[in-house]
Amino acid sequence: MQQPPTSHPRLLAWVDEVAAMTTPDRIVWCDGSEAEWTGITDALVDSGALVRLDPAKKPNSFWARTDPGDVARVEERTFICSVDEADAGPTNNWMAPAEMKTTMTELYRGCMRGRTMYVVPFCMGPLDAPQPMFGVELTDSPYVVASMRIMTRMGAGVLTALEEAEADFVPALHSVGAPLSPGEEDVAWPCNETKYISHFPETREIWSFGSGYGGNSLLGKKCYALRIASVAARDEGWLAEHMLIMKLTSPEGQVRYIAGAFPSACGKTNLAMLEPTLPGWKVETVGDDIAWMRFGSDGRLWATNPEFGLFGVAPGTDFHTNPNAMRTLAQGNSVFTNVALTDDGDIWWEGMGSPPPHLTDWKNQDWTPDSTTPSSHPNSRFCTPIAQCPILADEYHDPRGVPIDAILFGGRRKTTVPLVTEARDWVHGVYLGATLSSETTAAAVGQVGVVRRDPMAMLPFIGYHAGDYFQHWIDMAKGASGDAAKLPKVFYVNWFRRGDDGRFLWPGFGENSRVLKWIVERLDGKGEAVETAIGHVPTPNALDVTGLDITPEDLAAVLEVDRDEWLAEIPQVTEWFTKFGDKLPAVLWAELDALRARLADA
Ligand code: GTP
Ligand code: SPV
Ligand code: MN
Repeated sequence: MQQPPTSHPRLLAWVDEVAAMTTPDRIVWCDGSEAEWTGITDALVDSGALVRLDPAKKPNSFWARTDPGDVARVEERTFICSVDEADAGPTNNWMAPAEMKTTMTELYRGCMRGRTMYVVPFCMGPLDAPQPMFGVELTDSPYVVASMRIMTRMGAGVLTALEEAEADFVPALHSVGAPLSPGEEDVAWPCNETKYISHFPETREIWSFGSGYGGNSLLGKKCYALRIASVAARDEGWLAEHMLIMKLTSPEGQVRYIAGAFPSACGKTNLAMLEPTLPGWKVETVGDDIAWMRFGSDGRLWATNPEFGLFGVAPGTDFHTNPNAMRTLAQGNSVFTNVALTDDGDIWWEGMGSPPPHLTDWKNQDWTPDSTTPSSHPNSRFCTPIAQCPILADEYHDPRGVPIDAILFGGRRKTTVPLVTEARDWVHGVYLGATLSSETTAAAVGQVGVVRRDPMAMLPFIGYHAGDYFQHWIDMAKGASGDAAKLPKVFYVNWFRRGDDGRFLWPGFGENSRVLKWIVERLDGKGEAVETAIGHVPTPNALDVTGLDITPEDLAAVLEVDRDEWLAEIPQVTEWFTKFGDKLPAVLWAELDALRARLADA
């Protein structure tokens, strides 16, 4: 056995304890080196778990296929195991911590037999932050180790920093739940039909079993940086959010920082890397999925991206929609999961130009353009270093982050919700976030296309009672020390409204820069808007549509506030708010009452 390269007492004790429970054949302490990456990916290629792509096309990159039953987050199997059931609230699954630990200990017992247990020290956010946010993942999946090296700051440097700071860390235990008997041959994607993604908020622990899929297994991401961090954020007065962060520079050189919360597979990565169609505007990326936000001593809300990579939705990504993602991927060093493989050793997915005559699909079957199923799973993903993004903002590396000027909430709605609406003030903005609704996507197991409330795009990620979470958002305004002008302005966007014929009314992607321009004008106290029952909406001529191929009818339709459609939302919001009982902040009921009254007058 390798001598543990640390003397951190809690870490050593925990590794021993988990090894005794899971009985791996060996333990490897990951150093994050190039040699380690090469060793792990070579072994995965040799075993058939990964296919190496043609280095001339995608250097140092790999094609992975999951088990067809392990393709997305499993919200029904995700638990917040707070001591008190009431603290998990009505939006989370709950089990008592002791009961969950007993149940999962039975599953974990001997579960790493025949496998290696990797010790993966990682840090969410820069190592030179005032308080680096450490975690250690124990996993029996080399795919997870390779992915964690892309998605987090990981390895020997982190372990040294953890030890020197005598810091604590979030212990994050992961197993695919597929022990091997002596001589038993492994499968390409080991997993278990029984899955648990469990969080212990009081003790800040994560236990994951049975799945190898990103959101269930890369425990620094949703489990730590959203579910566990949201609990820490509540206790310490900050926010851990499912948000992109972008730097936007106007033709005049004025810089604005914008954060945006859209539910899974609803456009964060695309907006974060947007190539503006409006001349002179420039977007730079700070983050595409997670934002940690704290008020600075200047009374402004500062955001950092705790991640180190991008784990993005593949289908729909191409040079027309998201050229900066394509440029990021072209540099290689990436893992592609559940996309299609071309005959010449590259990857392909739906939306990437016209299909080649033959592909190997995500289920390893022959695929031709005549095939009736998509070549790539709708939740297929690329995993790639954010440092390769050609428009990465310098501020990404700054532990202070960036001061946020505007927060966008948005969802996927065919009807009702206009292209962009400006909130009246902070509390109205919190109301818009708390009532955010969106059609479900393939990012989570379950039905796709069903409208559900997804507050602040955090429904699957709030680590405590959502009513308390809304109150926490309202209370955050205090961080601006009574100066409301310092608070970010809140906007609600919908790129996905459709015409009666089912087509998107708004072209989206780079053209969203036109909406960003209006938002910046509103921040500057300019920009024409009409005050509607739901907030300030641009007049059709307030949006810069120069050179845009859109009919006046479509433009009017995408901006329309239809009284009947909004009246129909009222009982749904009432039902939604009722779920939270006493915990629903009274000011949000007041917002709903005020909306109802305005609609009645409209
Ligand atoms: P997660 O990584 O799951 O949190 O998702 P995300 O919010 O980062 O979503 P992403 O940007 O990857 O977009 C998901 C899907 O929506 C992709 O297929 C995109 O092509 C599509 N999409 C993104 N922006 C737009 C847009 O402005 N208009 C339209 N019509 N589709 C878009
Ligand atoms: C999401 O589902 O919101 C994602 C992908 O960003 S995963 O990390 O798998 O959760
Ligand atoms: Mn996400």
